Amino acid sequence: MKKYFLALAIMVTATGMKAAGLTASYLRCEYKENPVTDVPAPRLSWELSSNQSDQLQTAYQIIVASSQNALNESKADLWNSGKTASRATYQVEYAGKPLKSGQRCYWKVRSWDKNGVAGPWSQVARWEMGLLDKSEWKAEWIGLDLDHLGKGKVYHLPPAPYLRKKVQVKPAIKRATLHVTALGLYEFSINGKKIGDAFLTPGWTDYDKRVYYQTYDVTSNLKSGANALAAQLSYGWYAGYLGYSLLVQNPVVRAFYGKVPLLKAQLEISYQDGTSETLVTDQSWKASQGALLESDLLNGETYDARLEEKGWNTAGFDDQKWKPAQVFPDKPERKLQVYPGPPVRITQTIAVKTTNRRPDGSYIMDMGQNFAGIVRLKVKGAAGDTIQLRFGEKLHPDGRLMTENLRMARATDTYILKGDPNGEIWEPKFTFHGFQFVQINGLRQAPDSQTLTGLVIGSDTPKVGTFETDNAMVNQLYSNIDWTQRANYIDIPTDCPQRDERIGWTGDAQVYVKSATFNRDVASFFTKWVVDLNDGQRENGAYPLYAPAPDLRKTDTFSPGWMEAGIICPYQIYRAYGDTRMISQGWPYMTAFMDFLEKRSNGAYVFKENAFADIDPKGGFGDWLSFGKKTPPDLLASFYYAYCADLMSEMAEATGNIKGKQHFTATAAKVRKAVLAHYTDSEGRFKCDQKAYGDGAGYVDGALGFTGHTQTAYANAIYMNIIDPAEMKKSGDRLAELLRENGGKLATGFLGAKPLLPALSATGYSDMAYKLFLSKEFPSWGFEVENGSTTIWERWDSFTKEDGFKYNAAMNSFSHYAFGAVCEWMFGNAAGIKATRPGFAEFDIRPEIAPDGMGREGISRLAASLRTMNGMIVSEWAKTQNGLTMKVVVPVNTKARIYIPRFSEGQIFVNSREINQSKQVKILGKEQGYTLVEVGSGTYEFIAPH
Ligand code: RAM
Repeated sequence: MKKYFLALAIMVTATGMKAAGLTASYLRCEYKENPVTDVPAPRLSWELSSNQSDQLQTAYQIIVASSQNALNESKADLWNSGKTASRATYQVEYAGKPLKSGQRCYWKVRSWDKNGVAGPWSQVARWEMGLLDKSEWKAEWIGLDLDHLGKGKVYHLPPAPYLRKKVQVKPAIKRATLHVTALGLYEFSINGKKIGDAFLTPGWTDYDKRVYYQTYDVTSNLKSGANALAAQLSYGWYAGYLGYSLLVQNPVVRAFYGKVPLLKAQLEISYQDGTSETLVTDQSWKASQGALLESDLLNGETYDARLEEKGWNTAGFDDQKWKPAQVFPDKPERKLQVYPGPPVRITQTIAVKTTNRRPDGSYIMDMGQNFAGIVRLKVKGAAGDTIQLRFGEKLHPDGRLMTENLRMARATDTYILKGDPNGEIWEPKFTFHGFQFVQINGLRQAPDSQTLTGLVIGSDTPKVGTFETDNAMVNQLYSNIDWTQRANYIDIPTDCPQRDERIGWTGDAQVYVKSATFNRDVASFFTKWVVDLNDGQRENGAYPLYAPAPDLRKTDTFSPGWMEAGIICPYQIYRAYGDTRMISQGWPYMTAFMDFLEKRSNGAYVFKENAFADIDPKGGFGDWLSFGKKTPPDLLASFYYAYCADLMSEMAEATGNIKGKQHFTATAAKVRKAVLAHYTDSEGRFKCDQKAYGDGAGYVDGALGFTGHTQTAYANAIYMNIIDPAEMKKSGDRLAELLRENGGKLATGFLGAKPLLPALSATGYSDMAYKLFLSKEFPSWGFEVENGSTTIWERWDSFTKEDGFKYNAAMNSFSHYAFGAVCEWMFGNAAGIKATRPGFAEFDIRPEIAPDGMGREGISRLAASLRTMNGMIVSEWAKTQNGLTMKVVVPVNTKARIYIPRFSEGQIFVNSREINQSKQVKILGKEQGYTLVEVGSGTYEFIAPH
């Protein structure tokens, strides 16, 4: 935090010396810096800073040119917005000349402040257009069918195809652009050098509907004369194993979209002399197999270095023995689009912490952190020596690697040495594992610190949040949340990175999405995944259980609590980033879903008991992994119905759709009325008709029985505003009562854990929320930390001292983010950062101060920050001997209401001045023990004495 203030101070002085007014930086297009995009009217954004407080933008001017040279207004041949009166600094659509394929656009921006003073022009940024029309693709799908190979007893793992072509390039290249994609996964190289730094390209989509491609500037990779274009392919999500299909003995267990991985690449070269040419994948390419004998996302890679063909991807290689590549037909309806998300990359390397020798002569190496990724192996040995790497999240008490929870995911990498006397370095290309421990077999000598290096992979979502306190458990918990997010945001939001699952479960995604926005900038990540969700929408209008949505198991259809992701995710992205395009593009899907709900309710606007008895499991997953009597899934489905109608009404308004707003406001009211009529008793307690569920067979944990009077019911009812505002407090009391009756312990599952603390805080039980949050007793977040976890567990009891890993064989991940959704409360309540307008254009800082008297088990100092579309927000509080201090940073162009908790009626100071005397803040009054002030941008330090 200190560092940030320092940086800010330097920035402020630097700009202060240059010019008054607003300085624009961090220019982005479609949420990315200098991207390639195929969005016809890309959205631009910038961040403002100022050396004055209480500043805002009154106008901006954007200029866009086709060439970079000394960009000024006279050269803005694509767009000059002129001085445009507006507060907008993001989601500003390009509105210049229509853009062509391959068009490079250089742009800059300046802003006028509230006094009408123009700031300096920003630095120049750029974006580039991809191929806008599919007909511009001249390249064919090519590959090599090796599907008949690699059939083992359990797994069918054919070798990875290698493709190459020698091409001649004329001298004096001006610019060379490579567009490349695969059905499967690709790694493309030119003259032996990998192009780009992305991993697992081109990502997972419903390949029948669309496939994404990457575009790279490869001007410096080519030379005049002979060049080698080459690619390695793998099976990936397209042709490899997916999810638990093997485990559940689905008729199809792999190759859900196709059997043969395929490459499509197009290299466009323009020369100084004005000529140009296009080189494409076609039947003239050569194909073979090589050292990569097995390559599968879930099962790992096997690489026999003895089979390497030296120089296979360089121009001098003799490929006479290689076969001609096979050309495969395209599906005309399949779209080819620029990858909209943040690339998956190696984001960090991790050194081995400790190494232990096992009785069988193998070694287990502890990376000290559970993460998703791979390891780089460095070995020396004889040709044919075989090194086997196995991955696990935990060790058994006797020191054995725990792999039972991987289920059918083999998660094994094998490297066979070629015997290079100088040693060999290898890392897999097309797989990843979820692990903290690696067991290595087959070494000749004991490993050293260089033998293995952990390579963390994940969608490279910029870090935007920090959260720090003086409580070590809480700090570790926050670290665990962020690590679990990183381990599971890999192209799509997965449930877990280790076992044979790793699919985009919609329930997990919807409960966690808001939390995710506090840690990382996930705007473009969800831009990508919401398309997957829409592509996966079922014929009846329900969003699927997971997206992308191949048929991994016959009975997988949809479930309340999961299917609402199609509404909740776009909504949360809108709230966090002010994105309305996702709403308009998703609108037809979202309304189809709402129609589905209405039809399902048979016009009753409530889902009565057994309303979803036709799906498997009956009623859907409900409050998955909760304890005790079950909250009726139909009651939760009904709550979600009301909640979705609310969100739809707000999203309709955000997009100027008045009719839509009216319609969904009315729907929400009808649902609320029907829900309360059906599911509450005369005193407003939640209830259900137990008998209707019979013995509960077919329902998740149905044998435990059902009741409406649960923590999960009240927590959700409060969170989703199901109850009349006048009754809200009463529901909070009931929730508190239920917790007390349960020995002060939570009993909530996936759907109940997220709203639990926010609901307590909203109804005057902040202290109780803190008690749950700070508890280390089972079941709690702290319990996991106490047990040495470095990520969030799937179950509260994934491990207990009494029962060990009792769920291993079935389902027991140690990297599952759903319960990490407590993050929403950490930022929104403990630090008190709450957006009151989309994009944090206006927000509240309303921290809830941790209860006193807990000593080291409590919190006496908390510091959180969040970089929003508007810039950095900071909220810090610390208990002092004299009372409380608070520090708040409010970005330029935003407004905040700050709630200053008062311990007593002592005088509050802001920036060393009595608050009544300060011109920087406007006192709005008192509210629930807080003094409420309104401020514009700036840094504010408050002292609130006892
Ligand atoms: C588990 C997944 C996921 C959950 C579903 C219902 O197998 O891991 O977390 O959403 O089941």
